[in-house]
Parts: sequence; structure tokens; C-alpha cells
Amino acid sequence: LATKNSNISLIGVPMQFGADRAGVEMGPTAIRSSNIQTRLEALGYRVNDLGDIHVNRVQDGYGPVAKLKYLAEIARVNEELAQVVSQEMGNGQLPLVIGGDHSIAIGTIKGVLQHKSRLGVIWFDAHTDVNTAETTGSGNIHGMSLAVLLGYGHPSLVSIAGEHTRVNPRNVVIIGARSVDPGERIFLKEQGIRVFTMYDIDKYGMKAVMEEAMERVTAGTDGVHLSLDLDGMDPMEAPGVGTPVRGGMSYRESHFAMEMLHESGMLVSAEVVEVNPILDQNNMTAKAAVELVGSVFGERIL
Ligand code: 4U7
Ligand code: MN
Ligand code: MN
Ligand code: MN
Repeated sequence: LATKNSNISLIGVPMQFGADRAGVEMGPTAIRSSNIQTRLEALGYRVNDLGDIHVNRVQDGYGPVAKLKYLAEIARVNEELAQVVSQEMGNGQLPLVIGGDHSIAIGTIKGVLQHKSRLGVIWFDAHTDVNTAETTGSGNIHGMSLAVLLGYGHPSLVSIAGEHTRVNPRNVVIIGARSVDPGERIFLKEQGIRVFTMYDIDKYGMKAVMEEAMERVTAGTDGVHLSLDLDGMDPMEAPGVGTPVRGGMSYRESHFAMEMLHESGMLVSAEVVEVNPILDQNNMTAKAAVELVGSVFGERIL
């Protein structure tokens, strides 16, 4: 095992409110059914499945804060998630969170930051998730989670696990972007975040992209977190996602990125999000999610 920690805590978060689209709350079930635990155990890890964090039913999506749908319940669940993740890391476990929509990255990463204050983050995604109430068109918080983690967004989200708990923009990379909103473009530039778009992957190849990405996320950090949004993959190979965008990373490019991340030996936590079984075909997206998890935890062809 090149990953230093051989004890994994699996944490399900059946959250859909950040995407405001039914189905993604069944992601944890689909990912478990695709045998994530036995796959990791076959690699030599001890896996403790903590089950799912409870998400309440909520009627009114808009609530009191315009432009931030389901803010209150998303904040509540992420508070709890941050606590669980922090507690598991304190017990020497490596947290592996399975979603659920991408709003849960707020809780996962803020929990990790309690133990690794200088954290590198790899954000594998078709999108860049740096909207705020000022820039969002949809009001969906899964498109805002990375902004919150950089310290920008509603106080009830930014303050989770302490408002100074933030990631450093220099140590964040986004890989696979091909759908960026106008306000996000400005924000990314202001923050100086390195975004490897599909153009970069086409032009330089995944090897060169990952070499530079790993340099960024490991420089001066005490670990690397993987935030794996399955819509980063091409929808032909991963159709079960709520916000598909054509022209994504191939199955092999995605695997190779995970293999290179594993080789760094710096992985301290991970999450897999946006798998939507209702939109999936033959479970192929949930299966791809588990296969990518296998690679990032050290599975090899030979
Ligand atoms: B995901 C979007 F407008 N940018 O804000 C938005 F294109 O976690 C999509 O990456 C966000 O899946 C997608 O609603 C969030 C849209
Ligand atoms: Mn995302
Ligand atoms: Mn996405
Ligand atoms: Mn999505």
C-alpha cells in the first residue's frame, strides 16, 4: 500500500438538495452495491462502513435566503459530516465519503482541514463549482462548494468547522473543466486557481497535466484530498450524473489520473459525488466510480 493509512472509514451522505434533482440521494446505495468495500479489502485495507448521515426531508427549497436553495439543511448536514470526518481522522482512519451531490465537499473537506490545515485539493469535475449567491444562475449549492471552501459564500456554510478553516487557492487544482459560468471565470482568475480544462488535457495529455497538478497540490502541504465528481468523465462512459457535459475525460484518462495520484503517496481523504442511479445505464457510472476508487487506492493492472 502506497497510501500511508490502511484503515478506511466509509461515510455515505444521501444528499440531493445541493443539486435539486432527484436520484443522486441514491448514490451511496448504488456505490455500495457495486462492492466498494470488498474492492478496497482486496487491496489490503480494513474498511469500516459507518452507514449514512441522515438527511431530513425538506419541503420549501428556497427558504429565507434567496439564491441558495435548501441552505439550512445543507448547512446542517455538512456540519455533522465535518464532525464525523474529523473524528474519524482523529482515530487514525482515512475518510472516504460517498454522495450525494457535490455540496457535501464542504463538510468533508472542512473536517479534513481540522487535521491537515495545509491541504492540497484535486477537484475532478466538468464544472468549477465556484459560484456564490451573486453569480449563480441555478441557486444550486453543489455549484458553490469550492467557493465556500476558499472562504466565499453564505456565513452558515463558510463558518462550518470555523470560518478560518479554508483551503489555500495555490494548492487547489481543477481537472476536466468544460462548463464554467461567467462569474466563475472572474473568480478563478482572481483566486489564481490552476484549472486544467479539457483543452489542456487534449493539448498536453493527462500525464503532463497530472505532473503539474501533483506539484501544485503537494507543494508545502501535509496531504492531498480527492474530490471526484463523476461528471468529470465523459457522459458516454458515465451517463448517471445530474449535470452531464459532453466532451469529458475518457475512462482511461480518468483511471490514469487516479493511478498517478496514488503514486504520490499523499492521499489523505477522498469523496465520490454526483452519481445518480435514476439517470444511470446498467449501473455503469456507479461501477466506474468504484473502479476509479480502486485505482486511487492502489489497484494495478499487473
Ligand atoms: B457540480 C452550474 F450553471 N455551474 O452553478 C450551476 F452550469 O457539482 C452547474 O459540478 C453546477 O455537478 C454543477 O448550477 C455542480 C450550471
Ligand atoms: Mn462538482
Ligand atoms: Mn460537476
Ligand atoms: Mn453534477
